Amino acid sequence: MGFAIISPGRDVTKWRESLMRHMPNLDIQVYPEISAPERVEAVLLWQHPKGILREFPNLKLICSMGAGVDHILSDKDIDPSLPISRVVDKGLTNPMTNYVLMGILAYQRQLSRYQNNQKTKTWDMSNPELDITVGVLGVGALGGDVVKKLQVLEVPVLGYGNSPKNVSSYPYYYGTQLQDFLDKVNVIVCMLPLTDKTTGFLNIDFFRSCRKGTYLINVARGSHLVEEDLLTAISEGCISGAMLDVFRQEPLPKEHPFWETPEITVTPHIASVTNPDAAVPQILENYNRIKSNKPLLNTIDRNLGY
Ligand code: OXD
Repeated sequence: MGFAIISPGRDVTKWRESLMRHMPNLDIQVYPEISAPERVEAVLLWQHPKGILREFPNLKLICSMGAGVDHILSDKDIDPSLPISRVVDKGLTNPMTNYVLMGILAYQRQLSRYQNNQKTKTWDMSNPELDITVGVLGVGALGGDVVKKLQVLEVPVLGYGNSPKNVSSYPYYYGTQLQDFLDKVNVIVCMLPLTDKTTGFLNIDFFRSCRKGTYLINVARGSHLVEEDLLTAISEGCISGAMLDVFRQEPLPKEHPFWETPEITVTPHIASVTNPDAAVPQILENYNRIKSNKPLLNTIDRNLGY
């Protein structure tokens, strides 16, 4: 009995090798070569074909290859009693935080302005720093780390989430307090989980509620953003610019206007990429725990969607 790795179109060699290194006798089948579905007790998924999990009569555990689980929950055919785990790991959190810090600091210190000035050999020492207060949307494992590290840098930071949270180390807002939160920040970092509630959260009403000239960083999911609304918001001046790592369609199509919008920085979903060697120990730990009926690590709440 063992694992199936299902991630169509991606090279999963490193995942397979890492699983084998950590548990040499593990039975691993890699999609689409799954000849013995009855031997599959756990699946490791990224963008699996919807409905495929019904083919595994002995399935006991579903693992995401990354931090997000929206790609799993969008499959409405999954048995609701099966536990779903995601990767929570420093190897995923640190690069994500560093990417966000890079975006915030490049904006605050106006890196693109100096890059443009260099092209025209312009020496302009005026206003070298912008006054910023950062608002992090979604302060779970990843967003919480961004807040913590911004505090070390003494950058003012606030958090916003779906539900009340007992936090005293930074101002936290939730639910209907969104406008209060938006009134206080001028850099917004989207780190929300993608759920029915958060799809399209970054839309024109949201942008028009922001302080004029707010800067946006989205490292969560492309579907949080109504892409054409961002272009409208930039042309209206409510948003001054954005750094985007995720898009509704990936790879971002060549004809997409974001490529040519000077206020937008595009990166190709690289803010944080799971390192199989870092993630596999917690995945196998859960596999062992399932067998011995112990509580699992890093599982999600199906009702909340994260
Ligand atoms: C993830 C991702 O969810 O890479 O880990 O987007």
